[in-house]
Amino acid sequence: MKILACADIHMGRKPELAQSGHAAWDAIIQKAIELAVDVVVLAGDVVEQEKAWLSVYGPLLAGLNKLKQEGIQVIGVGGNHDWSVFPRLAEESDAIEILGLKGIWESYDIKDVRFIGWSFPSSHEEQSPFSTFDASLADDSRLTLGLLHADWGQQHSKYAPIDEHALLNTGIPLWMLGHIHKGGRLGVSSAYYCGSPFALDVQETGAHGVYLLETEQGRTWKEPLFIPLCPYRYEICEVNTTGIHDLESLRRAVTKSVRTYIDQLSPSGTVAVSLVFTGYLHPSLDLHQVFSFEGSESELLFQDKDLEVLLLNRQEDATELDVDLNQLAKGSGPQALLARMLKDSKALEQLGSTYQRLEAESFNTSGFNLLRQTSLSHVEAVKRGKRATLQLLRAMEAQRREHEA
Ligand SMILES: [Mn+2]
Repeated sequence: MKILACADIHMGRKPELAQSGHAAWDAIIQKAIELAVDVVVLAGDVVEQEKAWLSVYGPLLAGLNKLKQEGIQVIGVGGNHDWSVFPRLAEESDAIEILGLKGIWESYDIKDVRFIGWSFPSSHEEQSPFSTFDASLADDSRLTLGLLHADWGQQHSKYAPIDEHALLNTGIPLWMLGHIHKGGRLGVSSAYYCGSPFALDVQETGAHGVYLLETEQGRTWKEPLFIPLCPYRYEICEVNTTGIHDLESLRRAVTKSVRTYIDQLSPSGTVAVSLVFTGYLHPSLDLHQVFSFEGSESELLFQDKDLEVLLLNRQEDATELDVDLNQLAKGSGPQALLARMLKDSKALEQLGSTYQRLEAESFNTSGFNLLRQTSLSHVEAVKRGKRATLQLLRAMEAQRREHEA
């Protein structure tokens, strides 16, 4: 039996570089037919949210019907995003079988394979789904496949925390999971995250796609095979600025670094690159002046026959300052104060805490309380505080040198 496994399509949320909010779903249907699989499994978060239902209903049903016509069966479990949409879909379409509704483990047989799955009963689930696992669902005469949307390796999570031990205890030889958008095998376990079939945003770097599962003489599973599906990919490229003194050289260094990085990937399609600047940055250089995006999100860096490389208007400044902090800290005045702060980990910790507090408070103000609340981790807050201190010191140093010149 051949099965195509996918999860986290988040239909209704249009990835920036995709043609539509259902482009990934369309690509999955096409791939399933092309590979002539018997079954497509969907491990949750197929639909972005309740509100997207109207816009995705048409394409979702059309795809399911197309698979049905081809004799391909579809089995799904609900995730934290589509827990309320999936039961409705199960009622409306006979082209999909949804397992484990209301959070009750359930099995379903297709030929010699038994599918065992559990769906989110609500948008949050702090209990491990394995605490209610029904061992009697296993059938020794059939090969089983587990389907679950869950947060692996977490002790505490609002999204169905599971651990390797409980997973192994089920005795199920292969699990295909949804939730984390980066696909791949989990440790040494027999579980895989499918990953999002199309990268949804710049953070989802690397190749994205689906997995092909195959039974071997009906007794075991072959190793799941990753099948790339996404026509574009996000990458992060490092550019070392040490020894560079003028903007033109810095621009050349960017192009060269990206070329070298792309060459070792040898990809095709579109690659959208964000830059991380590292090394020592000369105080006269302003990273914002390296490329003028003029309000656009990206610009074409270069194009080969079946490859297009875009430079994204997003860059991280992870450079160090090209001055002797120890020397500077001995002096007096604002520069010395900043230098001392940068050398003092306690002061940076405090600055981080202030950042964290201000960010949390900003969500309570009337202008911002409609936004989805994000939480800034302490580590990230300290990093931002240090970055701001460095930038301020750099600006002061540049001014001083200009003055002296
Ligand atoms: Mn999820």
